[in-house]
Amino acid sequence: MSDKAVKHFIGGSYTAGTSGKLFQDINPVDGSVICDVHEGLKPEVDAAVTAAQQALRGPWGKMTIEERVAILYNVADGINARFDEFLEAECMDTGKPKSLARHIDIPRGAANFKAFAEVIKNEPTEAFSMATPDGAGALNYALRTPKGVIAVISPWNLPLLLMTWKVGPALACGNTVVVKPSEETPLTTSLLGEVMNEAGVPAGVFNVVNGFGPDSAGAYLTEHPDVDAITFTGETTTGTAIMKAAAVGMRDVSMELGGKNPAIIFADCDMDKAIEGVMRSVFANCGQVCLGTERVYVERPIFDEFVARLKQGAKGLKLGVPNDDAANMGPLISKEHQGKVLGYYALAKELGANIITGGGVPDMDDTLSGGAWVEPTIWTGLGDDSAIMREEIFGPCCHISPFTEEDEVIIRANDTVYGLACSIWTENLSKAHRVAGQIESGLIWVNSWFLRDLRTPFGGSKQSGIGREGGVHSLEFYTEMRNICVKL
Ligand code: NAD
Ligand code: 6OD
Repeated sequence: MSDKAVKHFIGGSYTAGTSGKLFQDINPVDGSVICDVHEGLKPEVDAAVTAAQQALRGPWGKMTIEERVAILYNVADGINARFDEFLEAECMDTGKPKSLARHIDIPRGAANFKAFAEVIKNEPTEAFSMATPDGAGALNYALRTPKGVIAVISPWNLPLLLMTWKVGPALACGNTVVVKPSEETPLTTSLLGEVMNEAGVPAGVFNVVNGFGPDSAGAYLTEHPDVDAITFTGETTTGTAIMKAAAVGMRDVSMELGGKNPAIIFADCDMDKAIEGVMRSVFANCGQVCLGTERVYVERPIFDEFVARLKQGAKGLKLGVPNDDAANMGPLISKEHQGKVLGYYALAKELGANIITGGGVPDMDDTLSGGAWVEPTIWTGLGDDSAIMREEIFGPCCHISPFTEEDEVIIRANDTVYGLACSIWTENLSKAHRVAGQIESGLIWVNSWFLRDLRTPFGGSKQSGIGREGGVHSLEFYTEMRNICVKL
């Protein structure tokens, strides 16, 4: 068994565990093996949950909010102090351009600890005085208490950002966590263990078990009876399986799931801004952003111009390796995901879509032939009922359809089982507010996309999720209120 294999992080120490099983972490740029990873099974999950329970009863559970906040600031500073290591690890695992991760993934990894430290520090509590029959009165006040051991199950598309988006508030609220990162991207979560120790986070507060979902660490963790709540980001089908596991023992869940997000482009938009925004929302992170746009609706008078300009933008994208600062896009996460996305590319062709650009595998340097590369792709001509318009593809592609009426486009944008995000592009503020209020999504951007303030509610409608996180909404999930009534 290789000593260099990524280990679990349990009770403040790295451990190989006892499963004796390893899996490979693959670089999506060229298919090479980055390293082996120890797979955790039931014994590793049991050990991590026990460590998390003990830490709750230990110093972490006894700390004041101010002490916890100071430690979370250390964690944020620790990520920033090792910024380049995180950047290197994240880009190796995902293949994404360093220019992207340098501005989004790693800074947000640090910000997630600072932001929720601030939220918990400033959160008021409620108190009510009441009359009692004897005229003495009573005082009620509410205490916000940690939920306990939180299971954090995270995906591969923004590994550090999305994992810390859960771990930050969970720890700020005084919980302890067991994280199961995606099997595709274990590196930055593993590195965070070192930062936690350096920051003074007590052993057992932050635990990591690596592995897969079914019959592996993910399923064992979500089924564990001593896990008090589960927070999950990933596919809707996986979320369904996790909710079933959570039903046993009546554990609370927070679900951030898939999307099939529309962008609505009105003829009175600022075309330059709309093109720039839709380019990002379709192609950033190689289209692997849950909030990304896959359905674009453009008002008829500007349809041809918009299609031509988006095509020009897509053709101008440079695909390249993480170190290539001129690259706009890396590969998809894996050969398996490449197969799925190329399956949709083939289906679009079969269904008779007009392929405006892309639709295949790009010509890359021979050294990258084992990578998961796909072309940025734009289609037109399909009906709203086609699978291309209904199913989440999670690749660098979109379909553009024309529309005529405002009411019509609202109905069409909402005609999906998902409801995560939408962007609306118009210079008419009244129209923007009117349309935004009728879109069945958790997040609606006007003349922007992925503009984030961590105090705002984040989450999806319909099959895109359950619950909201962000700001005080995270406190709602990661704490439980207790009311204390004192007779005066
Ligand atoms: P996924 O559902 O395949 O996997 C997510 C995590 O769940 C991984 O760690 C995986 O190992 C684990 N898992 C799988 N089966 C499990 C099981 N039965 N029990 C416990 N854990 C299990 O998702 P992915 O492919 O990693 O990520 C892409 C998906 O995530 C897309 O659908 C995307 O839209 C969604 N996503 C949503 C948001 C959001 O905020 N709504 C954010 C990012 C990604
Ligand atoms: O910005 C965030 O907090 C967040 N949860 C983003 C999710 C992106 C999905 O891929």
